[in-house]
Order: sequence, then C-alpha cells, then structure tokens
Amino acid sequence: MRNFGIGFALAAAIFTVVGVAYAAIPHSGTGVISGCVGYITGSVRVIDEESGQSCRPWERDVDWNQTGPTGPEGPQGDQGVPGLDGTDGTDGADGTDGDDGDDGADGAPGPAGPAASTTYYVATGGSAGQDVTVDCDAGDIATGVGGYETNHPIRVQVRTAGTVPVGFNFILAAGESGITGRVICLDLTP
Ligand SMILES: [Ca+2]
Repeated sequence: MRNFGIGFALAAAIFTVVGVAYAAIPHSGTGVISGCVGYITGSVRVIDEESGQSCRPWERDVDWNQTGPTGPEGPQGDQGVPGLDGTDGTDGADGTDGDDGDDGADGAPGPAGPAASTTYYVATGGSAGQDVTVDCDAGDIATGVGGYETNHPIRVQVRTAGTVPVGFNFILAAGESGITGRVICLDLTP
C-alpha cells in the first residue's frame, strides 16, 4: 500500500508539470515555439522558455512562429459582372435664357401689287323738281362732272369724304323743273 501511494503522488506531480509545460508552449505572450538543436546530433527538442527552460551548451536556439509572415498579394481577380442600371435622376432646374440671336436675312421681295386702275365710269342721277345728289360707288373717286338742263345754267357743288372727291350735288336754279347730273368716276373697286 505504501508503494502504491508514492506512485500515485508521483504520477500526479508529473501530470501537473506536463500540464504547465503544455500550457506554456508556445509562449503565452508571443506565441513563439522555442526549441533547441544539437550541434552534433542535429536532434531537435521543444522547450518551455517561458517557464525558464533553456538550451544546453551543446545546443543552439531555434524559434518558430505560430503565425507566418504575410504572404505576397494574390493575382487580380476576374472582372465582376456589370451592375444593374440605376434609377433615373430627378429633372434639373431650368437653365437661364440664352442671348438674342442674330437678325435674320432680308426676306424675298413681295409679289407685285395690282396695276393702278384706269377704268372710269359715269354715275348719273336726276329728278324732277328737286336738287340731285350723284355719288360714285363707295371707294371710288369722282374726277369730273357734267350735266344738262334745257334752259338754265347748271350749279354744282363737289362732295368729299375727307379730302377725296366722291360726287357732286346738282342744285336747281329758279325756274328749273328738273335736272340730270352726271359724275365721272375712277373705278378703284372694280
Ligand atoms: Ca367701283
């Protein structure tokens, strides 16, 4: 029984040491795994440097990092597929008025107007026992006058529209019984 108790205690102590060593490799602060390489034998062993272990005189130190250095940048990937069209933007504000344009070129000459009228006609009027008014048609111009009465001289007065002569009044003289007046009209409104 006594030997069994000693053996159990020894096993427990070894387990404790192994547990501590396992917990300290790699180094809890740096993550470095420390080891030693025999100069002659080339044998490698890992040590718990954090708990104070060190290489022996016939060994040299060697360390490994758990995490290696960052690798080189990888090659560029393939181009992605085109994205979807965006939504239409909102209308912009109205612009300011532009400058006035240059004057346009002169227009073509207009068509020739109607030939001046050279047509005349005679307007006639007459009545027994009273004065007579004879006018040209509306828009025409009175250019001359004529008339007759059998036994008496004829008295006439020009009639105007503004400054335009348009007809004549034929006025009975004493003793006259009737009168016929004639006006020569320039036909401006054929
Ligand atoms: Ca006329």
